[in-house]
Amino acid sequence: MKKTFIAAIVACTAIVSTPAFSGDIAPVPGAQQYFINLSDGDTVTSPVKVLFGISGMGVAPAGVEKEGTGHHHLLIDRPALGKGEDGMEEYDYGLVGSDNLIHYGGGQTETTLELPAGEHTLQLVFGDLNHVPFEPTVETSIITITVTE
Ligand SMILES: [Cu+2]
Repeated sequence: MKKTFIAAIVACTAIVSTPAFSGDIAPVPGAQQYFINLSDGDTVTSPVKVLFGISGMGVAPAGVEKEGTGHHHLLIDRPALGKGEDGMEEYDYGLVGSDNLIHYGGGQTETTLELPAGEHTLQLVFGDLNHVPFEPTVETSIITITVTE
């Protein structure tokens, strides 16, 4: 009876602490992510082409285990990563895609956005094969662009 109880506790602990999707993959030291063609304060017209840059690491499709690689995520008009809608820390678990958080899990390095006129914020976050941000994180600062008609 007692043995079964202990085994159950061990099993539960194992599930809670499984490292499979927690953010413990370290990036290549010095790796930097950047917008190739956009800067904070830019005024642009829609559609907006966005070119993703990464130095010091390579780009690989999601799910591909290759050291020193990851894939781009673009955050549009949303706050920096923090607690997600599910209450999970977004930095520690796989990023959840939405209209405001787009995965480029095919290894894409650019996109074109249709954005309404006005101010918009953009941020890039580099993620590992499981869509988890690296630890320490590789990301850009949040930039604000203005889209004119
Ligand atoms: Cu992803």
